[in-house]
Amino acid sequence: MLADRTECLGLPIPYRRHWAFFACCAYPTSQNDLTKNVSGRGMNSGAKSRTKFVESRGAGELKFLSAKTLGLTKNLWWLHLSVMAKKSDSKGDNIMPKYRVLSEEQVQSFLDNGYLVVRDCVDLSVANRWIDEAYSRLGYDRNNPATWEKDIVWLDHKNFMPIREVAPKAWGALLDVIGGEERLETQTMRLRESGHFTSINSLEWSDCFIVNFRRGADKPWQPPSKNVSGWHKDGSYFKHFLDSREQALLPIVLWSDMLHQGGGTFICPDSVKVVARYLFDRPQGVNAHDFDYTEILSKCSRFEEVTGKAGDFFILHPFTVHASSQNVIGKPRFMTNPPVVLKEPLNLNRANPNDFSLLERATLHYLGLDRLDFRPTSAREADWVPA
Ligand SMILES: O=C(O)CCC(=O)C(=O)O
Ligand SMILES: [Fe+2]
Repeated sequence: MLADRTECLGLPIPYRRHWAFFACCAYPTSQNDLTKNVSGRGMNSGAKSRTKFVESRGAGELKFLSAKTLGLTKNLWWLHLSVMAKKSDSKGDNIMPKYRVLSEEQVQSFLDNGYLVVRDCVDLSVANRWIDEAYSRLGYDRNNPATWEKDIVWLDHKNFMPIREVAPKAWGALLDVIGGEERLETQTMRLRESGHFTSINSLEWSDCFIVNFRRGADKPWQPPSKNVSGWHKDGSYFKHFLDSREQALLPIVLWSDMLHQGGGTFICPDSVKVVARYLFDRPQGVNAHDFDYTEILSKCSRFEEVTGKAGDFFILHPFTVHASSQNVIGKPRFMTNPPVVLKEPLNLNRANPNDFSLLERATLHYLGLDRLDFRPTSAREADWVPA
């Protein structure tokens, strides 16, 4: 339990052990106090002013100010923590960046599989309102499949809401993956060409649904495999580099249930490694339509069907190769895949490894590297303009 709580701080292992020890002493009865103090931002004052600490970024920066209840002088603790910080730094291991909402399992899943899941995090009253409106935008009667003219449709957006409001838990998870709100692009970008959404605002979600009504329902359902058609990587509007910012995540938002054989997006989790290497080998960049998916998939062996309930949210590494699937169950599926744009390209060579976002850390992990001074050898290109 304590280990979970202290995880909120994302302290290096030696810190975590000592902090847990300290927490036990200072808060023998109140887990809640501990949670409040440990997970808060910046300067926190403990209940009844028993303790004070300042939390700041990076290993060795936890500054203990007083610990009267422990009967230890602040100097002693300060010295002790400084020594631990030096030990940790000099070994260069035990690096654990700070995640505010992601659990250890979610972080591990992103590293191992290229994706993580945040369950039950979208406001379903908004989802249902937008779905109702989508039927009328399309001129389809939701109760009469005969009116569903197309098997699958890509809608542009009509309604928008800040992610922070429509899915607060998802917002926190997204920020954890990219390394904080300050790294997120705030400028809305308008795409010059699109068969789907016409603009991108990374702070908002919208009803630019991909509705799989009954794609391929006239044939027996095929499980995910490299033989299925339509595998691709998102981001048709820019030249792709290892560190591209234009589509830094592949989010999959479930506005309706995504049931087995009901149009769940097919994904290839081990493609993240293969695509990372593919882009590493091509510092000149790859135009969106020039990816050789036959070559990429020939090196992959994991193929999965994404399933979940309305309100679930999947965060996938942008290198994940994926595809639409057949929907043979007669229930339309509504999802969106809103790109996340960063202000700057990924920095895979940060001076302090604690400053790597999970996304950067994962990208390096797929390449088997601790850091990389990546430099594109041709100009970046994106077919968009500020809105
Ligand atoms: O329909 C799906 O499940 C995936 C659609 C997709 O990948 C896309 O439109 O880029
Ligand atoms: Fe896609």
